[in-house]
Amino acid sequence: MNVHLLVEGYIATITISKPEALNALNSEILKELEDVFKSLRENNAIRGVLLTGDGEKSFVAGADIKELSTLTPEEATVLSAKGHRIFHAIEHFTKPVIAVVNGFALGGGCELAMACHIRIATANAKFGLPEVNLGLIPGYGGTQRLAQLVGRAKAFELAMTAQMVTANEAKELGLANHVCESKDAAIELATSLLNKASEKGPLAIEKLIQAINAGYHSEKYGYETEAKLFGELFATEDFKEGTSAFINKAKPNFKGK
Ligand code: CO8
Repeated sequence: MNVHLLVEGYIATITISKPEALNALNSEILKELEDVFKSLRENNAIRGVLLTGDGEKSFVAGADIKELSTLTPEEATVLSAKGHRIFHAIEHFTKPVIAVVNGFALGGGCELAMACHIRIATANAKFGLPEVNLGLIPGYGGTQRLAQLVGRAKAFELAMTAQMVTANEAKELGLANHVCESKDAAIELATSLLNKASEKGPLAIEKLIQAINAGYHSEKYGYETEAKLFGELFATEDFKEGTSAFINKAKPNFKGK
């Protein structure tokens, strides 16, 4: 198991733990994440969820590139669409979900954090969508949610250049709600926000989440497009070049083929 659940009072803490790969998401971890959120959904004893990564260095450093490098275009489209369903369930969860972003939140990790209702970053957090470094595009909703959070122009800039932003920059951009000096402080702040919300009417909180999300339904087409284009890139030489360069710790030489 790489996804751990701890329940204290009304708050459930979910920790993704695969430190040797900076908590990168493989399909097994994705499934565990799906299962744990499902198990909490109808649990009335839980009124808030805190999601974080194990350790200090990384929230989640993306999808598992080693696993990605083995996928066919069809498998990649299916995995992307599966991620969309799971992240959609987090975004539309019945209780508040806060990501404590401790270190790297890259690619699928940034996309996971963006699917949460609130993001609290530690001072060492780094956010980014570096998929173009691999000859890819984001495939877990990043093309849609980054633009929603920071605006289209900044989303183009960050995703085109694969530039990482610091915690303070993420806060300025509206990507992080707060920045805390340490992970403990971030957890404390997240817990206090979740405790405040847990004192409100649970049905009102559930409807509030639905209502705020309702304004963002129009881009369903965007997610379908993202999954389709993400999969198409798996048939390119650039994708093979980008992923094998990462695995071999080399610089990719893209040819546009
Ligand atoms: N996948 C697999 N392994 C990873 C990943 C990853 N995303 N990130 C880090 N690791 C591994 C490294 O390979 C390394 O393993 P090893 O010790 O066996 O060589 C270990 O974690 C530690 O990493 P580094 O030595 O690289 O640590 P550094 O501190 O030097 O660098 C970085 C940290 C900058 C975070 C660097 O590891 C990095 O650039 N990682 C990749 C980040 C990235 O590109 N993320 C995006 C991935 S693509 C993606 O997320 C697509 C999402 C959509 C998927 C849709 C469904 C298919």
